[in-house]
Amino acid sequence: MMHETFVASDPKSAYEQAVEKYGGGVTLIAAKQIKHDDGKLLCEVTITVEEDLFIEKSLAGTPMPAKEEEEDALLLAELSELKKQLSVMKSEMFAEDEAGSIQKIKALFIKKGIAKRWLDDVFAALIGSNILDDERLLVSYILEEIDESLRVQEENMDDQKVIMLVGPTGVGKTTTIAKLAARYAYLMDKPYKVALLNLDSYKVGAYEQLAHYADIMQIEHLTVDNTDAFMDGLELLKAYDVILVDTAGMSPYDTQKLIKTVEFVQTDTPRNIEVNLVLSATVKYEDMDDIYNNFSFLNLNSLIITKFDETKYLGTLLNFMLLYKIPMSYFAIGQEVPDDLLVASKEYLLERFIGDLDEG
Ligand SMILES: Nc1nc2c(ncn2[C@@H]2O[C@H](COP(=O)(O)OP(=O)(O)OP(=O)(O)O)[C@@H](O)[C@H]2O)c(=O)[nH]1
Ligand SMILES: [Mg+2]
Repeated sequence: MMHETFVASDPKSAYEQAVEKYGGGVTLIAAKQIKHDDGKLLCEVTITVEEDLFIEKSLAGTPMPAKEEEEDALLLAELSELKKQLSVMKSEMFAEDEAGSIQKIKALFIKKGIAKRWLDDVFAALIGSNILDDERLLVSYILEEIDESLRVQEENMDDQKVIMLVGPTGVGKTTTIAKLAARYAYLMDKPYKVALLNLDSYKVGAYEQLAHYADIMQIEHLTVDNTDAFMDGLELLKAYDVILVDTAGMSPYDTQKLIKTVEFVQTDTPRNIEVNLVLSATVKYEDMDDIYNNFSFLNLNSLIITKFDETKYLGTLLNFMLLYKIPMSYFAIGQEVPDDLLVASKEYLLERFIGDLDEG
């Protein structure tokens, strides 16, 4: 995959430039605001595109001198030969060491959802160590490595906050907003002034769902459907300690909704917007990469995991965090508002994962 950036006055136009150049074969991975020399704010969108398509579109029409072309081909062939030799060396190294119990432990973690490539790195660091001789020691070592790699975002109420929840449809964004609102307004060491802002203009009843919770808790709530109204809303609510922003659920493949949401994320607001990706603990292994690649376009700060009560298999989720290193902020463990919410902790996740490992 190749990366390329496009710059325009807004994220949509920058993305359209990419689509115009490559057609549909691009994946959005990041967007940020940059300041031009003349002080104007511009948006820089980064996409990935297949190497072949990149070469076809970017290098076509720029004929290389024949000699340079030949040298490039030679270099590529040498590189690919080197790569082949390296991979043979690597597998030979492991073939010698990877006897019985090592294979067994590795297979167990893979079966529980941890990626082979992550485990390979951990095992590679152990070559020659006596930890490899003792199964129990090896399992503890891997769990420690997992523990060390996981990141938690500490709850910090020192500054005023705008917290936006984004994520696939039906994962529990609105329910979690209600739980967070109750927590901040009523359940912490002191009451914080909380307001809700709804950006979901797609789903019928989205406004009513949020308004229902807001009314019960007697919390201010607004609904807006464009960036100007969003800025006005934030201005109107500027005296509040926490503004929780609910968004429309979107499939990771719904580029239009993603682009619309990125426009909100990039709104020039006085307060930094913390974007939380909401993921269900039941998320499928096969969907993980697509979810990350597409949602990371929204400059994610942290991860909220919901529906812990619906599965006992947490390996896929752990794997997601090991590979992408997003800090976790909260866990939702049931449908009850406000009770079924926990501040994220490694201990909770690892205890549940170990329970699953013990079963086989
Ligand atoms: N079992 C369980 N159900 C949950 C949890 N969190 C939310 N739900 C349920 O999941 C369903 C969808 O919740 P919503 O909060 O509407 O999800 P959403 O992400 O806002 O949905 P969209 O706005 O349509 O994308 C509801 O039935 C919730 O009660 C949880 O932690 N565990
Ligand atoms: Mg919702």
